[in-house]
Amino acid sequence: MGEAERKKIIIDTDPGIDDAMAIFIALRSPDLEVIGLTTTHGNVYTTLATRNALHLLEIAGRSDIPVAEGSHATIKKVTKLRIASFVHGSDGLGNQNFPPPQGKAIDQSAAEFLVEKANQFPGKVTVVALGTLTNIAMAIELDPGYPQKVGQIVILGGAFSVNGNVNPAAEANIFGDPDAADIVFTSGADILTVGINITHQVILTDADRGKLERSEGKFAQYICKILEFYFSYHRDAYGIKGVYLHDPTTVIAAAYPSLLTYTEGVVRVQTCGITRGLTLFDNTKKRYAEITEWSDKPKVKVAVTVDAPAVVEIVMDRLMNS
Ligand SMILES: [Ca+2]
Repeated sequence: MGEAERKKIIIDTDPGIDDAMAIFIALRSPDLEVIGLTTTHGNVYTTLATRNALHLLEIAGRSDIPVAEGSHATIKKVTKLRIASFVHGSDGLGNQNFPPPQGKAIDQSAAEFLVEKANQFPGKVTVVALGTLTNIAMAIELDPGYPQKVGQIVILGGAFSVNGNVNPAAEANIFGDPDAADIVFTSGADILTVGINITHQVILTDADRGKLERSEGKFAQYICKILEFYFSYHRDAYGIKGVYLHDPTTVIAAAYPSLLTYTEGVVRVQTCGITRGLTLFDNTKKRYAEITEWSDKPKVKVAVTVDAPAVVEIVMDRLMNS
């Protein structure tokens, strides 16, 4: 695929061990051109997400890629955030305490950067959203025409017909800012969402980790340094000897959509109560007689199956051949 045909992507991210993998995979994917990173809260606070995003680009030798810092609060300005340091380490990268990056974020906010790039390349920018959806909702508030100007938004988020991973109702990225998620899902943008019903099928095993350790790939070597914390969390929380590849699967869904199958319908997000963060999908099988909160809302694509071995193979290839 020629330079002109590469898919331009912006990764909205909260690095994050699996975010680090996803960023490296995107940088090594010949079909993708990463035109920027924007940072959000989730695995870590936004300030640390920015620091880690800059650090990861320096590791990759890609400090030419701009990083725009995102919101420090939810769309409703709530500053008491849900931070998953027990999954990724208090530094977000497996408690390795890497030295601070040399570079700095650009002056624009994440929302401003998202809007600017959508205007610069109308219909051509794919946003891969790997954290809470605050920045994307802010971009929509900043420019109501944003949903029509962005190309596609590929989201890691939601739990469709399965339990959540924060509690039985909610998946982490949606739970971190359900109001923002509901704005994004009902915005009319071309949205593909990859929920944990998909990503829990895509597992990097202990054997895969061994292969990464034996590989001389730069990214494989780096990822092995930060993986132990993530493996240990999965052993304790799920009783598995492996890790779920949430963020890598989502970036691969953006690059190679044919590795997944999808269904279409309206998704709404519960924003309060014990099911706060629940994603509820209307499979459009019934024509409801009454007007409901789902009526006349735009449809989104929800992933329903994934070719997990093919995704893991791409993950391994990109990390080892680096
Ligand atoms: Ca993430």
